[in-house]
Amino acid sequence: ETGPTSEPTSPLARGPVISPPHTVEGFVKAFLHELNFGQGVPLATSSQTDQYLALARTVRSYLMARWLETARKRRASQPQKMVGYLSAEYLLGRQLDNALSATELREVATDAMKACGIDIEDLRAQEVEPGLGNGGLGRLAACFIDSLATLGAPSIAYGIRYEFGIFRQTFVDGRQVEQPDAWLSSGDPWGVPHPELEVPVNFGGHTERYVGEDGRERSRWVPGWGVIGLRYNYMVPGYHNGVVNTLRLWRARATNAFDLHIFNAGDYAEAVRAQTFAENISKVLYPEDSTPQGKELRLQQQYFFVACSIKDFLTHTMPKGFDVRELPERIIFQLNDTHPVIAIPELMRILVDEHDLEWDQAWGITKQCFAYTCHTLLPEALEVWPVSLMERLLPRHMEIIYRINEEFLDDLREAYPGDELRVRRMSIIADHPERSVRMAHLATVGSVKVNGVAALHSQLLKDKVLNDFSELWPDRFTNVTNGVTPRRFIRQSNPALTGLITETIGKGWVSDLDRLAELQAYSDDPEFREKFRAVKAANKERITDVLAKRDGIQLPQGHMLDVMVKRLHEYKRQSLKMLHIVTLYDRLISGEVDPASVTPRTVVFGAKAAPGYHMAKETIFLINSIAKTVNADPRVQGRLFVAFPPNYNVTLAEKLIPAADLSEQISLAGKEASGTGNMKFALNGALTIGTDDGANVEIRELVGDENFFLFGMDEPAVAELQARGYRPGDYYESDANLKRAIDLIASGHFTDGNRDAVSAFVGDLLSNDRFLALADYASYLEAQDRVEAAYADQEEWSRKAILNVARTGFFSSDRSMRDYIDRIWHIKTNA
Ligand code: OAK
Repeated sequence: ETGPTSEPTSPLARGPVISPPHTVEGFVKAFLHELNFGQGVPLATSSQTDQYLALARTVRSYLMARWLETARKRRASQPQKMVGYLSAEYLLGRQLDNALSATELREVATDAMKACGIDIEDLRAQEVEPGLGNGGLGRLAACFIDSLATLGAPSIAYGIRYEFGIFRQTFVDGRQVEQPDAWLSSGDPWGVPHPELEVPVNFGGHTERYVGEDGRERSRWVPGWGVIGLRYNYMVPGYHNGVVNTLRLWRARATNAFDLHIFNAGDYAEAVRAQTFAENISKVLYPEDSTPQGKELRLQQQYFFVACSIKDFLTHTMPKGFDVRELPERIIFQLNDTHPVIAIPELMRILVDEHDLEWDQAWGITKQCFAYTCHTLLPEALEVWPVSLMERLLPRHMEIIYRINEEFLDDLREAYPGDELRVRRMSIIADHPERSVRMAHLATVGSVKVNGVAALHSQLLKDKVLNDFSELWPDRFTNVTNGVTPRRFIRQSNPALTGLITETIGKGWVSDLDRLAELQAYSDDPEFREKFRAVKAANKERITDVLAKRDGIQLPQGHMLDVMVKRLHEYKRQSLKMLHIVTLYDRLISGEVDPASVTPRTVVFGAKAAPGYHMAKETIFLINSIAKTVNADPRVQGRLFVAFPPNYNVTLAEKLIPAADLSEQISLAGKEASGTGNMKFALNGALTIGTDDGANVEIRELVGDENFFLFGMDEPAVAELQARGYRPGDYYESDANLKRAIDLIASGHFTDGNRDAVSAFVGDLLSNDRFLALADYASYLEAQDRVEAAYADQEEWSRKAILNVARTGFFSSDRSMRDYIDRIWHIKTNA
């Protein structure tokens, strides 16, 4: 960094950075400045887009002052170990509200807008959320960076600035149709671009052997092509602590040299094609969730952002001329699943090829600089890359991976003489069905710690998925249970509950969520219960308005709100929920029950399916078909309603979750690594109906058995049934309720008599049912009947709901981050 070339004489230029004042007048001034001189429009003729952009820029300037101050303090306290969070996804949600509340500017901004004749609510609605993630993994990263800022942890988060985020989902005749998410189309007021700081990233080519000056034989990468990484900073404000951290996202651009070369050859069209080719790298988020997409472009994305990030850290965050041998004292990179794992051979390449370190010394350093979080238990979700592709795209990295593997296998053969089977199982290179690199193995070999994301998940990682590794290195494995940020998912999304909590236990709980325990005493207080129910009722009114406006859906009133929102995946078992709805419907229309005696229930789904995931898309079609039929059938007499608003995203989650009575967490035991929606619902006073899976286990332990509706097989029972041989047809034949539900679907009742439209779905359920929905159906039905009985007693239900809030403070992502800090990263926090 350079400063002014001579000593400034103006006192203004010498002092610290000055934030615009925290007053209505100061805010108005800053806002009009942005509007007039940023947008270039007068207030009188400004559009809502102009006003939103100016407002966002204004808030950003307040953040920027703190960001600069945070950076200044960090520089002053160097050297200090930092964490570098590497993630291909950040599902951020809208920024405006979060920034206003973190900086305590909400009232000032509201009044300032009013003073300009503007309703801030109208501007809030203008913001398109940055959907730079798919689901749980990406949203977790967003919660974690919020907590790191709130804890004042020295950290920087790195990722990709996708031009198109997660697709916008629409339904056409009940089927999912994907639309591009052009989130940047009306500007990016939160991003701070630095196009002048170019980071070159190479690909392709070949490697050469040569003898170095020291007489040692070495390898050199002669790349075939390259792109430029452009830096965009996004500010991550801590809550009420003045800290603002950095989220640094990379955008790909073609190199000038590349263009020029082709230009000189006279082919303009070809030059533009090269441009497009390079820019494709950061063009679009892969819409896959828990299933890897083995596409070349995706590997390019992974290496692109990792190479930019490591280079950036070494050249910009570290002081000039620092000794790379000190790296383990200065940085720990957290690998958010395997997407950034190519960072391990990349750091080796930098240390060996660019800093001339001996292999052993470089490996000793590299191993200490990474920690790996695994987010799945599905074997098919473990990422592998064909060796042929890796050799073509990253030949030097492939060489390095081979050597890491060779030495690793040598150690294994020494540790387990004669156990060649085990050696093959553990190898970083798989031979079948195609020679490929197992990224989870590379991550485990190259990391100080490997963690799962909930207690059960971490146990299953040790016992099953990475069992050989945990036998070899038991101390390397640990658990950090996930968490969610209470700033966004209570304080911002549920102002009514926030008000009630604060009036009851005082301030402070928003950044010290264990304090929610103080609410326990009120679970028996009739007056508090009454207020608690009023909060729920108000939130139901709010979601009713939102869905009416957003989607034209008219929610019936006075219903129990039963919500299942998450990515659509067979293991999550939206199909089981569907069978339950069909059974409820069947009971109503068959006259089996008196509709007047049934608790009225509205089921809300939200789910995107990966565009190439056929069965998931069929499930969406069926849910929509069932919703249409049920909602139109007068025999239901207003006792059952099914809503499936399209395009479930963070913005909708913030309105929907606070209104829910019942949280559906019904994955097959042993398949959902953690879940984080489950935590958000409990913290907002919904009761969970759930299996013994992921973080449900810990939620139930904390809230108490009597305040959680458990059903279904546990993981050992699942394993046992699968070992015996699972036959879904047996359940169909022997359970009359189940048979009726499936028959009703198969008859075409929900698809205008069209049986073909449902035959694939029904066929799979009866002959395959990979995630054992039929085996858990009876237990699920019985648990749902318990739910209905419990809901009938509103006083008791309120008590349970209050206890859910009071006992789940553990699930703050602040606690998760403290766990990582204390047990994995060993860094110091400043706040
Ligand atoms: C996405 C891509 C590859 C592997 C895993 C994922 C993923 O989103 N996993 C999810 O991570 C969440 C955060 O840890 C967990 O809560 C979910 O259970 C898990 O499915």
